[in-house]
Amino acid sequence: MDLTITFITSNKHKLKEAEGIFNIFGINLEHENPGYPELQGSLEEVASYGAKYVSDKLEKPIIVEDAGLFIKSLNGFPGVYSSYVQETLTNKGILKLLKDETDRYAEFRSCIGFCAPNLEPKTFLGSVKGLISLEEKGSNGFAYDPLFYVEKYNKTFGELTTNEKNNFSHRRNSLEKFAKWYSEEYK
Ligand code: ITT
Repeated sequence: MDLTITFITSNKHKLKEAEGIFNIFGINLEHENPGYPELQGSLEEVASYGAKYVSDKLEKPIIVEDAGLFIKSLNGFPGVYSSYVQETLTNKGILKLLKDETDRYAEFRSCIGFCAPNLEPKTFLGSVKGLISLEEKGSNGFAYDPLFYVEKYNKTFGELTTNEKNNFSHRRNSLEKFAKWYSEEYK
């Protein structure tokens, strides 16, 4: 059976990563960018609301994603404010906030929201652990990637290829959970 899902996102980097991941699970990816209201709330609340809103509007099964970077010594900041902080404070500002901080632990989290007509939305969470590097490194990936250092590879996400990042990223984990559920239990 040919499985297809439409990914609603304005972010072309996310789309490219999702294509690589869905390829592994034999799911066809389509893309649309109709936009949707982003509530102020947890990743799950934003993803559920967005998924329901768009599937009602387009009248078909879709997924949206809400992601963020959660830095332990900043009590989870920027977290749900990651988009705004990326545009205003930028990576340099994050590094300044952490200038004298020795606890550099951080997590990327991704929440996929799925919804289809006449269904309640469902969410799938994925995360990955890392450290905030002392300086930006690498020009691959996007946004916070040059800051996110992964011990196992001794590299930042900005220094990894898309395939390498896709092996274990927050997005890989959330999309893998969704893909398994979609191919095995949906319908
Ligand atoms: P959507 O249209 O899918 O919402 P977006 O870019 O607004 O795209 P999010 O709200 O989910 O995405 O992401 C919050 C912020 O975190 C935003 O600045 C992203 O660029 C950044 N971000 C998300 N995933 C990332 C990743 O894998 N690596 C680096 N930065 C990431």
